[in-house]
Amino acid sequence: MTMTTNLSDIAEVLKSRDNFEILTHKYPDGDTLGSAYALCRILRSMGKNANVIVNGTLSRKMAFLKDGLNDLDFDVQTVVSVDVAAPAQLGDLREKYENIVDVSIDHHDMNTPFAALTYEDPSAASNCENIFKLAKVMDANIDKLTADCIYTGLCTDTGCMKYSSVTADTLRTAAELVDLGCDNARINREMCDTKSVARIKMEQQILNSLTLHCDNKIAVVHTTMQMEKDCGADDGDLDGLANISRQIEGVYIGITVKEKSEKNFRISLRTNHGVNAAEICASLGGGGHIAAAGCTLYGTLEEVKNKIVEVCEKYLNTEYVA
Ligand SMILES: [Mn+2]
Repeated sequence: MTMTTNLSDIAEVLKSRDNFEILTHKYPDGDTLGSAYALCRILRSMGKNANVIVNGTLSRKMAFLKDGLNDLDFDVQTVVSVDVAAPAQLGDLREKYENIVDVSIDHHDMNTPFAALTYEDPSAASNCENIFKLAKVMDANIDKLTADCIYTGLCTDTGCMKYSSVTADTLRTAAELVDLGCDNARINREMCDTKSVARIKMEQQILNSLTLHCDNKIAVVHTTMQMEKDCGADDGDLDGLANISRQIEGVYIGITVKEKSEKNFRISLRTNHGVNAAEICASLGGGGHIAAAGCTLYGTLEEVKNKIVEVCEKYLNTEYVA
């Protein structure tokens, strides 16, 4: 039986167990990795065995989250997932883990509970805020490196505290992390400002692909596998590219169409002015948050672009209330 519970129940379960495997979502970002490595550090500080399963590549940018944590050898007793909204988000890990997740800690608003015990707080801008609260409930020691991990999730899921999802609670958590010695300025710079050469080349290509629709209210850009190859870009270089199309003045919906494989495209929506990206993407089998959501579409690049523009244009003309 699945159920949603509160943090003290989660804390009790974690305290009573040992030998943890902590799962992140596919295409792991700063929030799922920050959550996982923070929880790993917290559990180890309590004398328990814990490892993080990265679920993809640990990018150069995120590698510091693992500093000082060598992989331990033990028989797994407890599986915890962090920032994983649905079994599909487990990607390649789904088959092995879908039915054996003991505890899920998440902050998405369309979470279909799949773990034995689930804690979800959709009001949290990042799942790392949940981990911070959990650490407090568990009365755990939050050292500098743990604070860095938690701050990384806050920072990356909020675009350096810029998104509308940021609450007073997010900022209070950030303040407490600064008190705990986290390297906020460095993390902000590395997560939000620093770009690799491959990244800048990708941005150059992406801007070349820009088209505007619906009185410039909709901006569309795309990336292809060939572009990634030409620029020498890896997953880490592609992180956050979806935000570019929303930066244009007057744009309500910024669309990024990313070629995953032949005729298979990942669509990312970033919206302004209260346009509900989650609702638009849900109508296409995807989901996410109000201002940031995604879905997958199949077809040629042109077909996929036409489809998503059509759906967004229809939304703006019929459902959207300014
Ligand atoms: Mn998240």
